[in-house]
Amino acid sequence: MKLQKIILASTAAVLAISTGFAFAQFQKPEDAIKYRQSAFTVMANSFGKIAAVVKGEAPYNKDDVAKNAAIVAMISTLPWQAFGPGTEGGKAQSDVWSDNAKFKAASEKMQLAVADLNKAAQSGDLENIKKSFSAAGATCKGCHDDFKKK
Ligand code: ASC
Repeated sequence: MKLQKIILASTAAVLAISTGFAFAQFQKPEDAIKYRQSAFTVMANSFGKIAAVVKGEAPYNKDDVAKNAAIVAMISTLPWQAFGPGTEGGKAQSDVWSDNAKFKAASEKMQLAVADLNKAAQSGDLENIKKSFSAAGATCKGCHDDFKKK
């Protein structure tokens, strides 16, 4: 097997295993809160770098935007497993748990939107990047309005 194939295969195996076990487990609620806030922090950092380009405050560099969009898309899959039962707190409103179906739907909408942004960023079409960035930003804001403490 070529090295790249081996790496891909082992990554897939690790992901498959950790999705089923370690990912969703936290010793204490504070650990879950720290995990999800850290994921949002990393996501916001990369999203903010793309924002600067979209707003014309930073020059467009295809590789940088592609890298940051890939980070956002990847990390967007992570926080949700850290909103399990008994992990109330941090900046989350209680509606996350009392209206969990709506929260889950909002989280899925965001993941789809940032996957779109990532697709546009990889292809390097700035107009598409701008459009999908703004759609993605709206999904962030929508969820914050409904589920994040002010
Ligand atoms: C960001 C960031 C968010 C979203 C949101 C969009 O850059 O950190 O949470 O955009 O403000 O409305």
